[in-house]
Amino acid sequence: MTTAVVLMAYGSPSRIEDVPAYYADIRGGRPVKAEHLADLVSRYQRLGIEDSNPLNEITEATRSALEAELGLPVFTGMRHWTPRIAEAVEQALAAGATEIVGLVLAPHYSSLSIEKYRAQLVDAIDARAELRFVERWGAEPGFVDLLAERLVSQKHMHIVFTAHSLPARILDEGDPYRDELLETSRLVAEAAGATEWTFSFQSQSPTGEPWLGPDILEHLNELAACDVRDVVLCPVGFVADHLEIRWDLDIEAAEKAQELGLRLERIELPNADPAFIAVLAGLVRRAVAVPSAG
Ligand code: FEC
Repeated sequence: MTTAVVLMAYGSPSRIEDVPAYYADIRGGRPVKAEHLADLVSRYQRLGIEDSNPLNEITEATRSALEAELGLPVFTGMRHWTPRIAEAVEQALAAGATEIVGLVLAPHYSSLSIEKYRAQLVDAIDARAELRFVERWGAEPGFVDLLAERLVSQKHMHIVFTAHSLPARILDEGDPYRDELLETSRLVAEAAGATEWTFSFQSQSPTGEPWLGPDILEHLNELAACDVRDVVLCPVGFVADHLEIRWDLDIEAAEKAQELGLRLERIELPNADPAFIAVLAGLVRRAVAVPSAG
């Protein structure tokens, strides 16, 4: 077997002028309202993303560090931008891969998240190599310890674990996403020795249907009403600094906290930290070690 890794991430527009095409890709053919597009463009602009984008740079740093750690070729495939998942697969096959490990830079399973990455990957491989897919890794001890270490010095504060919201209908469909997020939160709080914590969603999209809550802004209101004063955010559902962190938390939530008189901090995300790369490498090694079904 010749093994290669396809490391998958959400993807982010490379430049401001790419935002309309990027948003259209996220919407998957459904219409984009002009005011929503204008709002998204202005969020990227206000973050200073004109010609380069931190998420794509962090993903590249993660890819190259993982490749060095594993001694295996690792190719980046983005779900909503370039290089696409299909391009990564073609690169892996051109490099002679007969076995591809699919790993998503998102820890928790949902039919609306991980399953969508898997579908693109399976389509692209088109039975030309064996697939080993890492479906979830939110309870991975190394990941839990890494987050807990970043929280230890703030464990006296009220911890709010956060993750991207999804349409609330997933719960009726038995999707494990919310349960997996709560389990990671519990494990991290326990490992950090923290007792005062809650969970909230963030970054819901204006799609016109109900999304999972509470949303972080509403949750900060609730905390302030309960006389909580010091809050630290631990975004368990994300691993890198991107729009949802730098805008939704560092700007929107920070402004809300200021208005409410709350002290608000957040932990550093794993990004391309060597300890995180070691966690990812462990997931790949384990996936390869499992005997194949055929
Ligand atoms: O930094 C960046 O440029 C990209 C940041 C980014 C990440 C991310 C992660 C997740 N999303 C998830 C679900 C949805 C669903 C919709 C949706 C919409 C958007 C829009 C932008 C966006 N998401 Fe995202 N997401 C990021 C960015 N996301 C931009 C569209 C405009 C907006 O909402 O303001 C709704 C799709 C629809 O319209 O039908 C659903 C989930 C994650 C976490 C897992 C993962 O990373 O894959 C789940 C990062």
